[in-house]
Amino acid sequence: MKIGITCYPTYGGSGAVATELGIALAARGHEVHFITYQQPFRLPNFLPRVFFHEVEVGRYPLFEFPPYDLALAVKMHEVVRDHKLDVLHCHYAIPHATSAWIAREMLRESGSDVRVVTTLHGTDITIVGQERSFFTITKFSIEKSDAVTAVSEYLRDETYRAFGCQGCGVEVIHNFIDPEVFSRRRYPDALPEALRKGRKVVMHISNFRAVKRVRDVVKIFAAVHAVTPATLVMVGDGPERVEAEAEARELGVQHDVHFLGKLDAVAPLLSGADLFLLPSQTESFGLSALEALACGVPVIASDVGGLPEVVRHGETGWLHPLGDIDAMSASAVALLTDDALWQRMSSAAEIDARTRFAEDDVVRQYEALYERTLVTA
Ligand code: GMT
Repeated sequence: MKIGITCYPTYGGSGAVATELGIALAARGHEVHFITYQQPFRLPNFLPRVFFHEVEVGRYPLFEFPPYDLALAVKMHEVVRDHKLDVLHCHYAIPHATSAWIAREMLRESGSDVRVVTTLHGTDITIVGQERSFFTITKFSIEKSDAVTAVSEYLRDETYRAFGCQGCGVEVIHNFIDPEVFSRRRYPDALPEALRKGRKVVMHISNFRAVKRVRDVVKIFAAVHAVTPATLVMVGDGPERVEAEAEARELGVQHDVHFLGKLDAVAPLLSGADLFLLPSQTESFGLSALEALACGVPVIASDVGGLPEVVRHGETGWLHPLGDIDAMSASAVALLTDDALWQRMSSAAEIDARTRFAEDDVVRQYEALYERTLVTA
């Protein structure tokens, strides 16, 4: 098949999933065309059967808000026409699914066609899509897609609840990990001693938006730090980073908290961690939690959204009510001060992630979905 993939190319779970999917599809013999404004961050420079088409948005003094969605639709139309794509797979509904609908309408005018598949990732449904200014176009674009998937059962149900979405059966296809990449054994000495210093390593990876509650991460860490020697490694960047830095200073743990900024390759870092924290406000799936589990790192997270589909409470980590710092801290201390418990949870995490979220199985589900949309064309 020839598949176009559109996603947000910068840091974030939806871009990571879209890119890993494209790479896996190309490895299975498909031709994959990424259509977006920048080379996706997890895409290496060259791979057989993988192409990148940059969307350029024309600037004009009248445009206070340059219309990216229109430029994207034009590029989608051009790439489908010139490369004879079968499917356009949009990751994150806004504005990608809308641009794909426009591109498909333009193609139909000239007697050709393409199937549009939309994967819902999270805030496109739970937050942004429900804003008054985006609600109707989000609903319309979902309903006009030839197939719609959600990354968790929670997100599927939330889509039905919030949008009604007549006639749009939303299929759940979970996110996945590449077991070769997210493997603790592959990076035995991944964390430099300058970071580890013989202590327990607590880690958090995100885009540091408010929804991630990074202050809670620091609070939980401070409780651990009070009981056992520990280091907190914060990977990523975003608007709440200054808040997290301030919290670390207030709690007097700033010398043991390291902010590494945005990094592409997180598997080596995760492989050196003892605990991953994700106390988010909402999380439709929690890809970073899955990547941690696959590296044998138990996860403590909030009991929200799709996280219970990823973390098995009491087996591969713990889920506690949103904002319950005391419960999360108690679990973190219990884990990091009991080697036998850590070993048990670490192995369970690794096995469970590899069994339930194996790349091959998930990629096959997407292939089957594409094929079904083509049959019904
Ligand atoms: O929806 C977002 O906030 C953005 C998106 C992203 O690009 O990181 O995150 C969502 O998609 C990820 C990949 O499917 C999920 O792992 C995240 O849980 C989800 N984020 C939220 O639901 C907040």
